[in-house]
Amino acid sequence: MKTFYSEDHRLHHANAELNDGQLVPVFEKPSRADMVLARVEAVNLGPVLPPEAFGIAPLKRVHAGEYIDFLAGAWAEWAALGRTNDMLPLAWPPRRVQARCPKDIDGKLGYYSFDAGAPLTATSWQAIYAGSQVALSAQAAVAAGDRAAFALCRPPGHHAGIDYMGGYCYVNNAAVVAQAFLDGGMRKVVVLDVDYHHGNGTQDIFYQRPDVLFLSIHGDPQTEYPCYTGYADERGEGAGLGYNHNYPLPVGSDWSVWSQALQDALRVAAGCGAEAVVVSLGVDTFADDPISQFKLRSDDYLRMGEMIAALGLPTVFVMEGGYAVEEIGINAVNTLLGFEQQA
Ligand code: SP5
Ligand code: ZN
Repeated sequence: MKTFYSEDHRLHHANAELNDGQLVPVFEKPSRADMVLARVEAVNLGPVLPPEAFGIAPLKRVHAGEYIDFLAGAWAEWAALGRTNDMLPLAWPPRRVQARCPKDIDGKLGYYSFDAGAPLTATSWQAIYAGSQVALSAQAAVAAGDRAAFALCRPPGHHAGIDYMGGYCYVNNAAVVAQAFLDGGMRKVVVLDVDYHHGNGTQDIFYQRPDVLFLSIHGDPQTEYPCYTGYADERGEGAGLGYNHNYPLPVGSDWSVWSQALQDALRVAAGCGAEAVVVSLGVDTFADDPISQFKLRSDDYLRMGEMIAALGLPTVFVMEGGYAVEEIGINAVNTLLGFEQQA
């Protein structure tokens, strides 16, 4: 399968994030994408192609326009105050206030985020934008007839909601891809999120809609980030009721437990009449991931890919999390190899 990739991902490299009460070097760093690309090339997965230009309009189909404009212009506002450090929010609207977007950049940062896990640097927007074009290029390849394509996106996207960033995510690449399929004429699309963390942003974007079925397998929010969403009783709302399925699993879950959740998710996917699948491919389910607590081994990703392929649907894989940098390439590409073997 084709891999889409842009060197511009390097333009997003923040300094620090909070971990266990301490500022530490970011886990979501450029070497992650380098390792995945190196593995794609080492196993000859297929051609590696630069993104085509789709512009900003497809992003605004799933995100609030004012939020995308904020991302694009935030650094200029920050720098105008003489600030040079990475941008981080420091205040959020609490419960029971009528949240209005302030003029001040500090207020805007809190207004357009849900945590302090999405720092913006002077050049982050260029990387974020390039990542979205990578995702759209993979979608276009599949819409044009390829059975599958791999969007090697960085930074990741599945925590980004309609109008907020967080959890290393800014633009929800998987949601952009799903929407592009619908705008191209499809009537139903599945987003299957296998990242360790609940895809709260994707859930937010499609929660009231029946045209995108969202399935997410993740660490139980009672103990795991993003802390407040991902419960099994979040089933969708209004016209979207029944089109959101969460599979929270206990800390320590291995392939025997995890694969049963996938089996059920795939059963739901097969029964919904979808015309394409978007996989939010996070490999932070790996046993040695430094911030996550599942127990998948590298070979398990081959089986994961095979099982997804058995759906028999056009598939776009979108890179999400995975922080065991040494193995991220093996694990992500194993999923793609397993898929190709079965497809
Ligand atoms: C895309 C993605 O995978 N985002 C993940 C964001 C996680 N952010 C905070 C996780 C906090 C985990 N704390 C683990 C403590 C380990 N000592
Ligand atoms: Zn994750």
